[in-house]
Amino acid sequence: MKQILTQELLVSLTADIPSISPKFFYDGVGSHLFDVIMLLEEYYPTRMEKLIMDTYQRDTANAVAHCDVLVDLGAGNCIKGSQLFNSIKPKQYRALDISKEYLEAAVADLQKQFPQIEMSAHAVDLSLPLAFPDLQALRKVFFYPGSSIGNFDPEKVDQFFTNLAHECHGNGGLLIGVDLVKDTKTLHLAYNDPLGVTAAFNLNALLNVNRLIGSNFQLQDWEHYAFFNASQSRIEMHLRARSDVQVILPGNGSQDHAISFSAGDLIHTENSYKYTQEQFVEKLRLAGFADIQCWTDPNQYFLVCFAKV
Ligand code: AVJ
Repeated sequence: MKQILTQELLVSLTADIPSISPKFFYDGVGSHLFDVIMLLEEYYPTRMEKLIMDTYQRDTANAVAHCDVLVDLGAGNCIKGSQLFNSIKPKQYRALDISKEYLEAAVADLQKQFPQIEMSAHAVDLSLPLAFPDLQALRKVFFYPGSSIGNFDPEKVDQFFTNLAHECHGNGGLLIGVDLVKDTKTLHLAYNDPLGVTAAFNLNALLNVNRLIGSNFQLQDWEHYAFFNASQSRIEMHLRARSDVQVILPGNGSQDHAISFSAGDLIHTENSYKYTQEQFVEKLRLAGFADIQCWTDPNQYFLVCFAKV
């Protein structure tokens, strides 16, 4: 595993646009930092999504109708998924996330609170194709909240939606939350909170990479840099070199790899695409979802959709 990750990071860090995948944000510390981000005044997506889900709880439950299996994509601490249990009453809860230990602890905790629901935790990388052959005959509701879909490049969104529409096998749907494009000031602040939690979340990826592959990134050499790229309609997160830096990636028995960065060089860590309602609904429709219902907050900051095949 270490060799595979080292190779993956060697390729991404030496590419024309050096990068570290956002999946490296979510170790134990990173998952907890994200839980704090969701509490921040500046980070409105979580609050707006909850407002919509609470306001339209009956409508979303009616739209979903009955649910055999709730498949929670990127479940994290499973709190958002569990808030659906009383309204859509799933018989099974299948939680998927990249952060294995964190997810397993959350599901074990939840199982005690809801013994009547059969639960399972699955460590998966959502950027890879998904298949649920054992759930084929059941009515599945895929749940993908929090605008995590924003991490996917638009063409990858099309593949992801087509994959999920197919996995619905004519019996089920996708309940999804997405952040809508808005004024740059509000977007910028949501990813540059004055308390510095987002900066810590971003920098923590370097510590996670050091732990996973034995590299020697020094936090003091890097700073958080996030901005809204209006032409691409996305927030871009980067780590910027404060000075000329050399990073060593161990060769695991073969020669070590030294990567040099000059002061001001960037390592890209995340895109968070922002959509209009029209753009997003069109993507769902083109992927095979025929019946799409949408709900938004009074400021139209965030959008929740239930898309059925
Ligand atoms: C979990 C991907 C939805 O992009 O808004 C929060 C992650 N990054 N602050 C987002 C994140 C910086 C978040 N998602």
